[in-house]
Amino acid sequence: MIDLRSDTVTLPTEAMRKAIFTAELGDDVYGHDPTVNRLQDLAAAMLGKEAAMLVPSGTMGNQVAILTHTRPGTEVILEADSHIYYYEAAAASVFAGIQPRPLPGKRGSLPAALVEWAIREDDIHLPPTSLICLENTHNRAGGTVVPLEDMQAVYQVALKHGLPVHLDGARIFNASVASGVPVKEYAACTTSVQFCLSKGLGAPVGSILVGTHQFIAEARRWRKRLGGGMRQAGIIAAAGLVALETMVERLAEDHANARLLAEGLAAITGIEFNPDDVDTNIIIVKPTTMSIRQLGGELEKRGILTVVIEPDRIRFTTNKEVNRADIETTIKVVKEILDG
Ligand code: TLP
Repeated sequence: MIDLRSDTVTLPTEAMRKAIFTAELGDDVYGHDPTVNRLQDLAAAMLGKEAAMLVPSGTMGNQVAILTHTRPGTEVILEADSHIYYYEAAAASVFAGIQPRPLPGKRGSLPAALVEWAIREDDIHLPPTSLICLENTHNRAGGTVVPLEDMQAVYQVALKHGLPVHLDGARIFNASVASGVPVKEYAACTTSVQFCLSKGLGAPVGSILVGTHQFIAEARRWRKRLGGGMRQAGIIAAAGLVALETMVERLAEDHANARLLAEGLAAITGIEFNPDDVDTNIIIVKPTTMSIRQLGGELEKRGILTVVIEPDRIRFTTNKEVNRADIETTIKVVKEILDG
């Protein structure tokens, strides 16, 4: 099987498995797991924030951030195709009781002027704006890198209005490797960041939430309320440390494979997409001569897994389980299917 469904399908490396086996452990609900503490310290330092907290998933990291920053009855500005709005089963409405205010982005980037326009006046009819959420790279826009200047512009608006900015940086290391902008610079225009260890970085489980000491102290209470207080979580953190220490630069391989795939697919008639939109490891295409279910089904029959992300769009995500030869095979197979 050539599994291009997601970078979440990546398996832990041998070094991760060894680190898990030998990890020094303690009870993290007491803050006494030395491996978790090492991971959190490293993550905070890498992102240039005061403190960090390990959470089981990216979704929990985002939701804990929203719960910590907001109160019920307030409004959260976010991009209309963002993961928080699209893929988290309305968790922010269910748990935090917020009203989302989805705004259309450009390649996943929210224009600062639009964000400012959407911030609510002080009026009893209106839900007060409590938070702005950004996403980088932007998954549903096609793994696009949101330019640093765009994030800085939104942050200036947020500062002017006294609002926090949360970054869903599930793939912020992909953004950094692709753009050359250090993750710290992206994080500098946010109040909090969530990033995933379990995607392209290859760890089996876990995400990190970073922010100020005070924010993380309150976030720990929310994580506990949600049942995310994990005990000997060093088992997870050990692999996360290997991910942060050794797997970041490798993301460039996924990007190179995605570029190769993009160029190969662009040369096939019956596929609509702009290869210039491919910044990192995600490619979203629209077949024009066949239904999406048909194409996905034909690919699967030939051992290639993809995901349908719209009634008319299919996603290919390169990841460390897929090499250059697999990409060449994928291009050949798509061509065979679409050329009949
Ligand atoms: N994304 C998954 C699916 O949920 C769609 C994927 O296969 O891409 N933020 C972003 C931008 C994400 O892409 C994801 C996962 C998450 C948050 C949530 O992370 P997890 O799966 O750890 O809860």
